[in-house]
Amino acid sequence: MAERTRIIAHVDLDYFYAQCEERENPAYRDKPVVVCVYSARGGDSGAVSTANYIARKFGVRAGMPIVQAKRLLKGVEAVFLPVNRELYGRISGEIMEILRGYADRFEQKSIDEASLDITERAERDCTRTKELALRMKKEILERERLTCSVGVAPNKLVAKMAADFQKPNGLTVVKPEEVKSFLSPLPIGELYGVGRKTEKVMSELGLKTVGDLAERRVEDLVRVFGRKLGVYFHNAANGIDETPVQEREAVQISRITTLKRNTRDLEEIFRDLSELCKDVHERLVRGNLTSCSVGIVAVMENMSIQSRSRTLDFPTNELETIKEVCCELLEQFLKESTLKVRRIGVRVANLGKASAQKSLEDFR
Ligand code: TTP
Ligand code: CA
Repeated sequence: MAERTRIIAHVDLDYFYAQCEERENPAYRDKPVVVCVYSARGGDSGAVSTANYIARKFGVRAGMPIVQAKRLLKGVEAVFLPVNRELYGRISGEIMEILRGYADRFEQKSIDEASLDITERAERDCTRTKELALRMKKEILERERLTCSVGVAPNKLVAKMAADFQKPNGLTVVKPEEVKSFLSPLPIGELYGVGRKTEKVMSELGLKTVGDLAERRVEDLVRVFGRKLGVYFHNAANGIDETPVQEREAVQISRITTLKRNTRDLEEIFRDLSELCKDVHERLVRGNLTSCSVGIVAVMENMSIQSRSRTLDFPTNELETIKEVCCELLEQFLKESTLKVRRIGVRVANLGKASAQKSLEDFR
């Protein structure tokens, strides 16, 4: 590969919300699983958030009304579940931390997608690249029991499309010299950024595949779509994308749990809170991170949400410090409120890299 060629991996977790539910309840695995956003109107009013691949075989799709999904699955033993964003957020956070460990530069794109610049890790070598991608998939499967689809290519755009190419549990590696032949036969609607409306316009222009689009002169596309989009479509169809993987640190780590019973007992609440502190601490250590802000979140018996936090004088990744601060915040908080606590959570924020920080000892 040429000196300046980049190697980008795009990771997309398969049927994410539904797969999280399967992981929590393995009995769901061989059934259609439909995760729903139920509306406030009650009953089956609302839309499908996502569905596992078994449900998709019956025609169930994201965005579809729940009643329609039920019709498609009539007479089938299917599982309909409400979204549990807290669960998906927690699993996503853990997976993103695993992936971060594989990247020279890491960019989380959404709750279940990330772009990794792995140029150096892969030593600019295609065989090493494939090994690395397989290891990533294996670690996510073994540690988090979830499958994902990975695309590897010389840039973010082609890597994303490569991840979509074989789903679920896929791995598609597109070498620099294969970019054109990979993109050309794809239906135009599969080019990133081409929605239903654009697809229709393109079809009217006689453009059926990405290859058809690649052959059009950029000036012609600018005339139809305007400068910005016209140039984008021209470049994208030709597999050109220079945008770098933009490193963004995790901004916070949080954990929350429901107490066995609603209570105002400091010791009882703190017992659960300590366990959450351990989890958060473990994640800080795994991510080689420190935090400058520790806070607690409480959901009260009337479902109102309260939070308290403290900014620390020194960045920390010590469990005892996190626990101490949480305990003090909780004690103070219980004095200020008269309600019982239903759920309790901990959040650490203002994160930084541990290696770049000095420990408290260095300041003494
Ligand atoms: P996607 O990655 O688009 O879909 P997916 O992970 O469910 O399935 P695939 O195997 O095809 O990648 O979206 C990620 C999550 O975002 C999805 O699990 C649920 C949520 N989501 C919605 O809530 N509504 C939607 O319309 C879509 C598309 C996704
Ligand atoms: Ca996905």
